[in-house]
Amino acid sequence: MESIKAAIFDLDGVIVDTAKYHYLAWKRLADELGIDFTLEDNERLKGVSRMKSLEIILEIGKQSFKSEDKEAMAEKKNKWYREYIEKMDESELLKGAKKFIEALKGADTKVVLGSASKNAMSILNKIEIIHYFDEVIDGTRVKNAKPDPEVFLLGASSVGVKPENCVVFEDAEAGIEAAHRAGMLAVGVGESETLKNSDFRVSGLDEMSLEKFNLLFKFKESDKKGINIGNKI
Ligand code: B16
Ligand code: MG
Repeated sequence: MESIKAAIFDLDGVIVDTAKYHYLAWKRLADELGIDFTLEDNERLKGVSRMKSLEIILEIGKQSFKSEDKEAMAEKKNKWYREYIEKMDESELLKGAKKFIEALKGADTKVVLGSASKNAMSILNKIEIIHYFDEVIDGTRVKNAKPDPEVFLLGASSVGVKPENCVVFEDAEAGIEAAHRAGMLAVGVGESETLKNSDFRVSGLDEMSLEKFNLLFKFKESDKKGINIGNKI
């Protein structure tokens, strides 16, 4: 029987809700450009890299710029975003995240971060959970964004665990696909319809426990397909 040796967590949408700060900063840029950028549009940016996010916004506004200009815009957005996250603290941890991560550490499971964000280190520091992580793989360490599996494969190898012994917790479709392409089990976190490709689903980490975590490899292939394990096991 396989056993789970590492848990790999996405950051935004799983441990903390930074999407609201990304939205405020992108909205400020969109307003400057005269682009109508809504909260609904913001859903499309979840889990997506900074430059790709900008390209989606420009596509919404039917605008195009040369790459130096886009670099400057992304830089400007990031400056505003960093001003917003500057004020973050422990109270912004999503419900159940710290408790579950603590339980995994107590059980000797490797805990790894696998995020697209280049600001992941500062956020983990601000919310005071950095010390639980054996490895942090963020946007500064990978070349290929999710759905490419690079971030998760690097996460597994950096703690010396085989992909088949890892479980990924993700809130975005691209992240679920990246986990599967890495050969890992994927637990979708959130209510979103886009999580239907995950092997299991919970609405938040408050629905996870060490007991449930250890049961994940015991499910038959046919029993998975995005089942909600929040109240099932
Ligand atoms: P940054 P995740 C992602 O974080 C966010 O979901 C996404 O909206 C953002 O564009 C991306 O990080 C890059 O963030 O601008 O801070 O480098 O979900 O992969 O933890
Ligand atoms: Mg995410």
